Amino acid sequence: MSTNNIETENERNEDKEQDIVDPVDFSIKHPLQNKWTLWYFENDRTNTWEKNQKVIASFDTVEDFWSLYNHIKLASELRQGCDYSLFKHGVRPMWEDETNKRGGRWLISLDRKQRGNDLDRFWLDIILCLIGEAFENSDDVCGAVVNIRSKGDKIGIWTKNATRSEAVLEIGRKLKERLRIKPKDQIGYQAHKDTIDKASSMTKTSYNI
Ligand code: MGP
Repeated sequence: MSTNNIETENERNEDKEQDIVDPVDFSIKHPLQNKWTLWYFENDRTNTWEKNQKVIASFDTVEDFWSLYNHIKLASELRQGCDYSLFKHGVRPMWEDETNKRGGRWLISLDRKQRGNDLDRFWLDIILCLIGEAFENSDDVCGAVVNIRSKGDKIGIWTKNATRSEAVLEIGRKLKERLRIKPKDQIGYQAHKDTIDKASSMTKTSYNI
């Protein structure tokens, strides 16, 4: 075989390799900045409140989030008294957790007719804000909770520290904008300690926007 022939053979092999290597590798998933855990609460009176919080699954890629979301019931399909909570991995969806205990929540209270229109859209938009790190102060965000209740559903966005007013307000403003809540419809922020201590059915709000 002449040297020329060897070169041609090498060139052919190189061409074949280029054909085989696909520039887009579909097995690579798109990582999220944080790992998140979805929790489910069902009010079983034979158990404590804490024990009724059950982990559904954790995910840290876009693809794993959508396969989980597409697999579970919409919030509007849950029974009365149930919750979904989505928290950063390692943070339990409760006031007592070290990351939550100095914090509070932006509370969005929905009236009954909003279960049909706004509830699922709000909850999905909030999840996408969380996992997409939509806030300038995303580090202050711990998670979010949706409560399905006969008296009116609620969504809370939990932040780390109720005294960090700039971060709390930025998160609240972005939330209102992303959910397209009308400027005249106020939402309030409650420190968890005030929710725990509430003397009447009304909890004091630390900020309103
Ligand atoms: P809820 O589920 O947040 O709201 O709290 P709901 O059902 O609308 O009731 P309301 O009180 O806001 O009108 C219901 C109850 O669950 C609370 O009173 C507590 O007993 C318990 N609970 C709720 N959370 C968020 C916690 C928590 O973080 N820790 C503990 N230990 N109990 C909680």
